[in-house]
Amino acid sequence: MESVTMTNKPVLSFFASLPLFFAACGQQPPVPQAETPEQVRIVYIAKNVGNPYFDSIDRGFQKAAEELGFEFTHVGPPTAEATSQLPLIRQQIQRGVNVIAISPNSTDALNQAFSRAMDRGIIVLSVNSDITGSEAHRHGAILPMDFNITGSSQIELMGSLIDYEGKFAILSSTTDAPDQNFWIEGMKEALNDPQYENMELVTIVYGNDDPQKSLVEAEALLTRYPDLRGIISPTTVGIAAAAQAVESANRAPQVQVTGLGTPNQMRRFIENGTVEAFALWDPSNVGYVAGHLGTLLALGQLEAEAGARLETPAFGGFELGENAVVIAGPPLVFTKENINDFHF
Ligand code: RAM
Repeated sequence: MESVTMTNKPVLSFFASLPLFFAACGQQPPVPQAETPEQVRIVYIAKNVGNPYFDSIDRGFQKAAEELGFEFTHVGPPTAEATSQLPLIRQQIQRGVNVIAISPNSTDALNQAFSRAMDRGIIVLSVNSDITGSEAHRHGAILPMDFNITGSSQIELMGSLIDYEGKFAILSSTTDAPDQNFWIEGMKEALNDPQYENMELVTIVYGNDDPQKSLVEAEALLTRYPDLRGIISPTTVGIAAAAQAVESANRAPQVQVTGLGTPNQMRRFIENGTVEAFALWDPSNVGYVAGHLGTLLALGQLEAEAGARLETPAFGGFELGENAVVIAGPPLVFTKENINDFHF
């Protein structure tokens, strides 16, 4: 008995002293590995608060949480500016969550914080966009569609609305937004195709995913370019603001607004004819797949690598592609004919 007590004591005190050891090194101890789905704690950090798009993503996480039993919380910074999520990432590392799922506001400004989380054993997932060029700083990414065709399909949609002829502008979110910037690159590339030679991209402006600033930027475009034929806004905040500006200025159908929007925010403009067609996907799919993937990774039941497969009750199987990227669903185009089939 005596010897057991003797041998246990140093072992126990070694573990008990670990936090002190890590604190002395300026580090935090690793997050203990979750053994059951109920022990998994997932946080989702949105780009910013007050954007209904991210509420839809939340709903997807919640659905996955109901199926699997993980604990889900969500937070977001007041603005979508490049470093606004840094304090939130630090807080969540401190909390010792198992998974940080984040829609990043920069492709590189968060790298150090992500690496710190990964060093603590936290799974880091980029949700709804990737951090292209910084993939080593996250375990995987969950995208709503194949981003390689998002930009070109936006150009095709605008072309079809203006008979492939005339000036158009892009109203984006922030200058650092990883998803919007990736798509804008795709749009520029697509414009090299001879079928778009009579379409001219006159400018790119930024509304910062702030409804008021987006509206001001859209109004300025209408004033600055009296012969403008279109505005592509690849952000749900921007497209709603552009539609509002065009509606107030009575510039439809001469100015065609398209881009990526939620059916709920765009319904009015489709029904009153201000907007003819726009695209998106169901954002809740992204949260749902991220919830499932995050849980499996946190439990150590899946490796974040190309070829790994996960099964979900709602949508069946998904395979991780190159760079551990999962594509959650197909894109959708909304018009007067189908918009009332969608409620998000
Ligand atoms: C906005 C956000 C989001 C983007 C959608 C299309 O709500 O910027 O990241 O994917 O638009």
